[in-house]
This record gives sequence, structure tokens and C-alpha cells, in this order.
Amino acid sequence: MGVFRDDFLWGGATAANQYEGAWDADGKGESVPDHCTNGTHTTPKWVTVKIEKDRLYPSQEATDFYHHYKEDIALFAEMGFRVFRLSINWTRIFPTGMEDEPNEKGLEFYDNVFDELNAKGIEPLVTLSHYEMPYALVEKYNGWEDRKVIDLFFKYAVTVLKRYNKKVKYWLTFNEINCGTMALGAVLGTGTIKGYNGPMDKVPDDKQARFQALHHQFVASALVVKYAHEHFPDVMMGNMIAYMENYPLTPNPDDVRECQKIMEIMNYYCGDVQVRGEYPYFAERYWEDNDIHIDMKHGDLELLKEGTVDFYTFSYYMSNCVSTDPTQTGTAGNIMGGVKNPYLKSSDWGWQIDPKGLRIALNELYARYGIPLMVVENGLGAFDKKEKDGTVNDDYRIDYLREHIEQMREAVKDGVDLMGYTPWGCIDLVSASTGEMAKRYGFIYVDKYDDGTGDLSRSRKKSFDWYKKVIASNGEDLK
Ligand code: BGP
Repeated sequence: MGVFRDDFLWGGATAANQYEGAWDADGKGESVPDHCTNGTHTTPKWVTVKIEKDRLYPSQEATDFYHHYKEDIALFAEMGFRVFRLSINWTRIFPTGMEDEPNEKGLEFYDNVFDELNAKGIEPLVTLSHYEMPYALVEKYNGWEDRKVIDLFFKYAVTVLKRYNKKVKYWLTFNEINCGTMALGAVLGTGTIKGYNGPMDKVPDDKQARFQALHHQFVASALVVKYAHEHFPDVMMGNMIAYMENYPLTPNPDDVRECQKIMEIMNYYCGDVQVRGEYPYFAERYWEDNDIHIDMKHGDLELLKEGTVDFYTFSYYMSNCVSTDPTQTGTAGNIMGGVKNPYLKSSDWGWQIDPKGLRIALNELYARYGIPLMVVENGLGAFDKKEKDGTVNDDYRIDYLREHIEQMREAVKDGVDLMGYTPWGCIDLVSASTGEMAKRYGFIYVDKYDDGTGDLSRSRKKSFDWYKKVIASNGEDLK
């Protein structure tokens, strides 16, 4: 008997906005990432109100899954994938989010993709919204701040659930919904960026709008989960949280309490609503301290109770330290901030590598929620070098993944119910935080570069064969 369940869902994860490309093909509308330029590790990407001719918008072509899906799915099948995580691009189905009728061409595309996956015995795991808000809804409603967006999202979700419920069993409502608790979540998540033209890290931070928007997303998520449960008893509905383990830098109780506060709001606020069906006890104090006033309608709180998820999924890349000492300045990574941990190494993008943190996270989450868990993103964004003979010797990626899988095994032995594992960017795609191609995660290399050049051809990296063995042995052979 192996450690992982026999039906463990091994696979990989992607998102339409970073992978699909074909941003204006077959009637697709513009979504927020189509308005985001490229950036780098040190220069933030921009959001522009208009699409400007002299700028590069990496998501617009991305790595073109739209025209390569058959080839890519064949490669995933060759690795033995049992599941493939992708998102449906809302603007492919409802170009502005506001049409009465869906775009049939967009629906057909996903029919083809799901048929191809099903034919290869790969379960699709579908995220309904992975940072893909229609830009028209940003302009009209300031994104999720306006309650009207709930109905528009519900219409979209019902359309795709009705169409694909026989082809897709596993669904997630919002990717990393808890990004909305952080300033950057205005771009990656709540879409509360109406009229904003500028770098992603300087978006004016409107906490009131973000937390109101989050409330609307919770209601929308619950509505969709409830609808799916009532109409399609075979589907399983999950949430998705960007989970980052945080440690107090010292045993100073001030650091410990500060760390606890960060864990509460960043990691648990959203998960508690989606799994337990109610706002956590600490929410009111947080709203009070931050002058946040949530406008709730009659029936919202009941609905949250009726639309709780069946399984909890999360991304895990790194951990951070928390300190109240103002002289501690070094930040870890470009996405969430935090203070450096003297015991850990970092990736080239400053993300601290912490495999044991994954075991800790799995145990904390299982103790808190007691429902099946799935790690739907994890991986190492790295500079890859293509050798003359075309190979990419990405031993650093293999090491990273091996160490994380080892810790997942420990967590399963601890008693955690873990359903599956889909490493992020199983094929190279555009980075969400920086818009780069140079930050690669894939087992499959895609010939595409930061200046927009490349012939989009696919090739296997060293990690491709390694991961194939891992899957074939159900996680026993990690050598
Ligand atoms: C998560 C997102 C993904 C993905 C990943 C890696 O936050 O859900 O969309 O991109 O992080 O981040 P990055 O692309 O910035 O390296």
C-alpha cells in the first residue's frame, strides 16, 4: 500500500489569462489581464485603461493554448496526468459580461478541450474565475465593488455548469480569492481599478472597496455552489486560497500576535466563509479597526451557509516571517512582502523556499476544516537555459518539487486527507505577478520570450520524465 490514495489526482495547473492567448479571437472580449503590460522582477507591470500600440501585453498571446490544445493535452497524457487544472475565460463566453446570450464560439472551444481531456482519461479541474474579470465590468461597476456583478457572474457560471457538467466533475469558484484582502488584489481579483492607469504596485488602496467586493464574491461563490449542488449532484465544488505560511520572526509576543493577525486575515478570512459558511469571529474587530463597513443584504448570511464547498484547495509557494521590529526591512519576494527567514533560501524572484511549511500548512488546514484538501498550485519559477541540443536540465525544479512532495507524503501519514496535486504552470506560461516569460515553471518548455518573440514550439524538459515516473509510481519513486 502506497502513501497517497489510489485515486490521487496528479496533474498540472494553468489559467486561461496566462496560457490561452487568442485574446480577441472568435468573439472574445477584453479581460483585466489583456490590459496588463509586461514587467520584470524589479519593474512592476502596468494596467492601462486603453490598449496602447507601443506596449507589450503578454497575456494577449501568452503561450497560445488556444491553438495548441491538442498537442499540449497529448503531452500531459504522456506524463500520465490524471487531472488538468485550467480556467474558463469569462470574456470568451460573455465578452463584456453583460450580454444576454453567450458566445457560442467560446463555448465550443471549451467543449473541444474537455472532449480531448476526457478522451485521454484526464479529469478537468475548472476554475470559473482566475483573475479574468471582463474589463467592461471594471469600467462600468468598478469590478466586484458593485453588487450587480453577482448576477452577471451567476449567469456566466450557470451557463458553463449547464453546458459542461457531464464533462467536468471538479470546479473551483475563484482563484486565490484571498488576494482581495491585500492591496494587489485590486488588480488580481476584485477588479476595483476603475480608471486606473499605472503600475500594479501603486494602485490606490481602497480597503473599503476591496472588502465590499470580497463580500460580493463570497455571495456569488455561495450562489454558484448551491446551484451546482441542487442541479448536478455529481459535481464537486471547491474554493481556492493563496496560502502562505507565516512565522513570527522571534518569540517576542508582539511578533507572535502580529503573525497571528496576518494569518487570520490573509489565510483564514476567506476560507472560513467558504468552508464554514460564516464570517470568522475576528472579522468584526478587523472591520472596526480598519473602518470597513460591509453592506450586506437580507439573506446574504443564510446563503453563505447554504453554499459551502466540498473540498478546499490552495496554492503554496513559500513562507514568510513577521516582525514588529521596524529595523527589519528585508522583504521576501515581490508579491506578498514579509521579512526574510534566516533558515531558508529564496528563488531568483525572492520567494522563500520552504517545503516543511507545506506540511505545516496541510496540518493546520485539515485541523481547521476537516474536509479533503488539494494542492492546486506549487512550483519553482526559474530561469531555464535551453542547451544547444534543445534540452533543459532543470534539476533545481526537480529538487523543489521532490522536497514538496516528500512533505505532502508526511502530511498524509500525519492523517491529512489529500486529494491531489497540480504543480503550477506545468507548461511554460506568463507570470501573473510580473508578466514575464523568463519566470518559467513548466515540465514543458515553450519557445516564447519576454520581448514577445518565439515560435511557440513545445519541448520536454528533464523534469518531464521525472514527473512521469512520480505519477506512474503514485508518488513512491521521487528519485
Ligand atoms: C498564483 C496564481 C497563478 C500563478 C502563480 C505563480 O498566485 O494563481 O496565476 O501565476 O501564482 O505566480 P507568478 O506567475 O507571479 O510567478
